[in-house]
Amino acid sequence: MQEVVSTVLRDHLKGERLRIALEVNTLVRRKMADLLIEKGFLEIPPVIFSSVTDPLNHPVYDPTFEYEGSRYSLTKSMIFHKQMIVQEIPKIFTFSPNVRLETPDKAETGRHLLEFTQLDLEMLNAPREESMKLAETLISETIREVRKKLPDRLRSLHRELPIPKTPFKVFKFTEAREKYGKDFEQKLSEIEKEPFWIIDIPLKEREFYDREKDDEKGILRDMDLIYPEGFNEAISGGEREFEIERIRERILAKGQTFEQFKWYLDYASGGMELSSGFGLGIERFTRFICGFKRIEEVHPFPKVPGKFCI
Ligand code: ASN
Repeated sequence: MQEVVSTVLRDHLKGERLRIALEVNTLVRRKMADLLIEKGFLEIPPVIFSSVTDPLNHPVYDPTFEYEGSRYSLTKSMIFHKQMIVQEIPKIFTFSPNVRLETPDKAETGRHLLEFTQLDLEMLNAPREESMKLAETLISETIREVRKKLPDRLRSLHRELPIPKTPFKVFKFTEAREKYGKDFEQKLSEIEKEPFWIIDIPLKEREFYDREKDDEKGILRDMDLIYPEGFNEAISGGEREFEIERIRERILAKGQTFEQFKWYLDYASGGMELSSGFGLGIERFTRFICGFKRIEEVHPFPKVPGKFCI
């Protein structure tokens, strides 16, 4: 068994496909950071563990540990840290390693890793539309850069990669679900030829922190970006709740406790302003650019749900 694992690993690490994926990964991170710095963003260091992390809206195992009498979780996303620091530094980004111990039913999606990196960013006083415009620029300009700098690599992967035209198409969550059924994201992802947005996601489908519309109860000012060709989710983000009373209400509506978010709530009580932002999965972007069926092909040491990992 041990021998089989190490042979498979050796072949994977030696492989041409991994090498190309890592070249793409390097270029993607550099290009997106350059674009953001040009636009006045500051990079902040990642938070690896914290006493407060993203509760997420789907079940995952929670890796926690105790240190000197306090309980900590590994970061599932830096959402709360982003929202707090952006109050002082109005445009921030980070390459954030996240650990999400997904349930084994996610093993075959080809796009879930237990450990991954997201480009996580936030802007103060920016409506959702500003975040969407920024995301479109990041995606299309990064693809342009890969085509320019690594054309022979794309050719050897037989990957046609058109530069997506902006602005991207927009679908409303509820309308898309009515038309295409429960699995609408995957269906639309297979139908569409370019990345597209799903906006106005209902409260039940998302965490408490995305802002509810004032003129449409139960619907959020948030968005997901979906890749075409069946590659599915690229980005998730939105405008945030920033008023303490609304935050408290939303936590209770989810059946969560104030205790769980204590120092975030303490901070929010001191006053916050509106912000918006999003997270873009780096491995998923690399996979899309390379056109790989499975995400583990882009990572030297992939951790796949339900499987043993090194
Ligand atoms: N990074 C995402 C956001 O900014 C949150 C997440 O990863 N769940 O909305």
